[in-house]
This record gives sequence, C-alpha cells and structure tokens, in this order.
Amino acid sequence: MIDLYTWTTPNGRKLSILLEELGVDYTAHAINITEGEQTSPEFLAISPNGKIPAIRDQATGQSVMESGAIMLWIAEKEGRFLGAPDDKASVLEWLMWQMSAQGPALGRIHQFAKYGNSIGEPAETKARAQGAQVYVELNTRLTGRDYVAGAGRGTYTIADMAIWPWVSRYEWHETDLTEYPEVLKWYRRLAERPAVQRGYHIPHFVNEVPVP
Ligand SMILES: N[C@@H](CCC(=O)N[C@@H](CS)C(=O)NCC(=O)O)C(=O)O
Repeated sequence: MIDLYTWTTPNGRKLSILLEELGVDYTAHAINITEGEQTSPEFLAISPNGKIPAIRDQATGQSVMESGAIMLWIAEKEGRFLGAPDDKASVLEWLMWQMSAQGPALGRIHQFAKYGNSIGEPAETKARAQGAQVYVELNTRLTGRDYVAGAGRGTYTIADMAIWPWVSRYEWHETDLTEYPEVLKWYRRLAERPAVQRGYHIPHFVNEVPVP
C-alpha cells in the first residue's frame, strides 16, 4: 500500500493519475499547501523539500519526494508505463523536459497571470514567450504521434502523465490550445481516459476536467 501526499495541483495529479492507471492500492493524504501544511515536521520527514507530491511505501517505509523521481520509482517497481526497453531514452527525455522546461515555464506564468504577482515588463513578455515555446516544442513532437515517447506513433508512458496535468492548466497560463492542434488532439485523447479523470480529482474535486 502506498501513501500519497498530494494537493490539487499539476505536480500532485501526475502521481494520482499514474497510481489510478496502475490500479494499485493507495491512500491519498491531502496536504493543504495554501495553509502551510507542507512545512509541518511530520510532512518534512517524508518530503524534505517541503513540497507535494511525496509518497511512502507502507511495506518498506521508503519515502520518495520529487514528482519525476516518484514516477520513475513507481513505474520501475511495477514494470509498467515505461514503454519498451528501447523507448527508455525518449521517456526520460520527455519526463526531464517536463520537469526542467514545461513545468517551470508555465508555473512562472501562473504566478503573474493567475495570482497577480507581477514580475513587470519585459520579464512577463519573456515568460509568455517561453511558455509559447514549450507548446511549440510539444506540438512539433506530437506531430504524427499519439504519445510523446516511444517508437513509431509512441506509447502511453509516465512522460504523457507528467506533461498532461500542466497542459490541463491552459486557462491559467492563458493558452488557446486550438493554436497547437497536435497538443489539443493528444490532450483530448488523454482526458477521455477514466484513470486520468479519476486522478484529476485526487485528493478532492475542484472542477471538471477542462476540455476545450
Ligand atoms: N520539483 C518538484 C516541484 C513540486 C512543487 O512545486 N510542488 C508545489 C505544488 S505543485 C508545492 O508543494 N508548493 C508548496 C511550497 O513550495 O511551499 C516536483 O516536481 O515534485
């Protein structure tokens, strides 16, 4: 049994989507990051970076922080959603792209576009350009493919599960997905998956899965 410490954010939803896709037993614990619960000593013992998501394997007592590390750790343990052996390089590429490029670029836009924490011009213009750039990269990658990683048209992997929840915040970063038709097709395809829908509503319902 896995304990998942999470909140209603893209980084949290990556893990609840993976666990729902795997169909493994897990218990979701809500860590309300708007109330500072991520700074409690109990939580910091599991997640020393003071951020969700984190997990704890009840069987071994092993805890893991950092969403990309957790996804890899669980997928390798379960032997699923990593594609074929030859697909591993592209799974890692797109998982790391999500962690280092897509998440930070879009999260920066949320700070001023959604929360009103202005960083002034020209920094906001530059941040929006970087946000558009990650969509161009994803749209290009998805051209002629169904999934981001793997040979041929691709295979559904943890890389898709990591990227999708950030795209689901398209309204927050004021992106019109119709400008990125390959991303839109992929986004809708994943949004239809029952496990993605269930995972989106962990640890609790906020809104229906947005679908343009
Ligand atoms: N690199 C981390 C980022 C996690 C992260 O930024 N989590 C946010 C919510 S999406 C958080 O817990 N913020 C609370 C805080 O920073 O105090 C990961 O991928 O797990």
